[in-house]
Amino acid sequence: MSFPAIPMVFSRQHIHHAPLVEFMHGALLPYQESPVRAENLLAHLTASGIVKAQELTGPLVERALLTRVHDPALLDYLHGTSEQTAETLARDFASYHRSDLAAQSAYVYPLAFPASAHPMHPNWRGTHGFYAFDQTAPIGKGTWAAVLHSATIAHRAAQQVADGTTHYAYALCRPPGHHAGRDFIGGYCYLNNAAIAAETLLALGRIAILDVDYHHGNGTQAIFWDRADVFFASIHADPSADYPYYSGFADELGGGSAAGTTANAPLPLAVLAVDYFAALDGLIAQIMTYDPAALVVSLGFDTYKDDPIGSFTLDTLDYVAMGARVAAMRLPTVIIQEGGYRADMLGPLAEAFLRGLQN
Ligand code: OKP
Ligand code: ZN
Repeated sequence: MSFPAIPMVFSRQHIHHAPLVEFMHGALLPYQESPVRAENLLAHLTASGIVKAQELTGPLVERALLTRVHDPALLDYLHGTSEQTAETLARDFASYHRSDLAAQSAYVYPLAFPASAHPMHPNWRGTHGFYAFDQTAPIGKGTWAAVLHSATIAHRAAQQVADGTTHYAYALCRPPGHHAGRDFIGGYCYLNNAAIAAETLLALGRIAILDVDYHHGNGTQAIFWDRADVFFASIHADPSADYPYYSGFADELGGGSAAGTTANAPLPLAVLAVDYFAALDGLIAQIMTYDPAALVVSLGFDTYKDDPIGSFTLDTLDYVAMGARVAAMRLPTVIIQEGGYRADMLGPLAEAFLRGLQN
């Protein structure tokens, strides 16, 4: 039996966002969320024949849609900081009397975070630490264009599912988005691509998001926390043991009239595949009870056994099984690329998932 190729929306604009380093406990490490990730996915999936590649053309996602997901002040901060990168670096290195270093970086990182109990100085609204919850979402001059293209990829993939052109669409987003909230960035994420896809799909009825990235999708959860029209389900490493640490616990269920429309399945770092799939089946059953009109999958491959920052042990065939479970939900589905840092394996892992989807 043969299936129609799955539309894959992609762009090359992501290459203009390429931070070199991230910081951990005083050490500088190579920035894991690198352009080669998307390049490998594009090359492998195109060659596999399983997708129909669609390079992004035409208008970028409208601000009116972005502001359904994000605070306008965050959008302005990202855009403005991207444009002011050189000036900001010059000013901040000068404040250390180290203007000589300004040429060593092309990315602005947060310099101070507001302590929660501290009275807010109005100036903080203009600083990186006001919007960022960690140091892994630096902003360079190509960042705004890259994140706008990534969000547009998600929107365009969702539009094709919403208008019935296709049952499945794959959005090759980079940077990823699931750690970005209404007014915060972090974890390599700036704009929440999955949330933008969900907003686009709402024309069909209520929507479910299934987040299978290794890390809890704290941004997506926060965006839809008190909204009953979007169900958010996430399976991830136990936040008491791994990033993002402050959310993703099993007792987080949604707020107010949306209580019961968030579901979290935190798993031990050494989880066995059988237990992983039992937990995934539990989330899928909850989504089916919610009875959504369409599905968004936040797909991360950092659950892979050789991922450099994840600790799960899933193997290639497990992604076939994962795709098959999504297919069995029989829902129009948009797949949003999130994390996965074993760059040379991303293509084969994505192919495995998409083959499972078509089984
Ligand atoms: C993004 B996604 C401290 C560790 C920070 C950031 C991981 C972001 C993962 N320097 N690690 O969910 O794949
Ligand atoms: Zn992740």
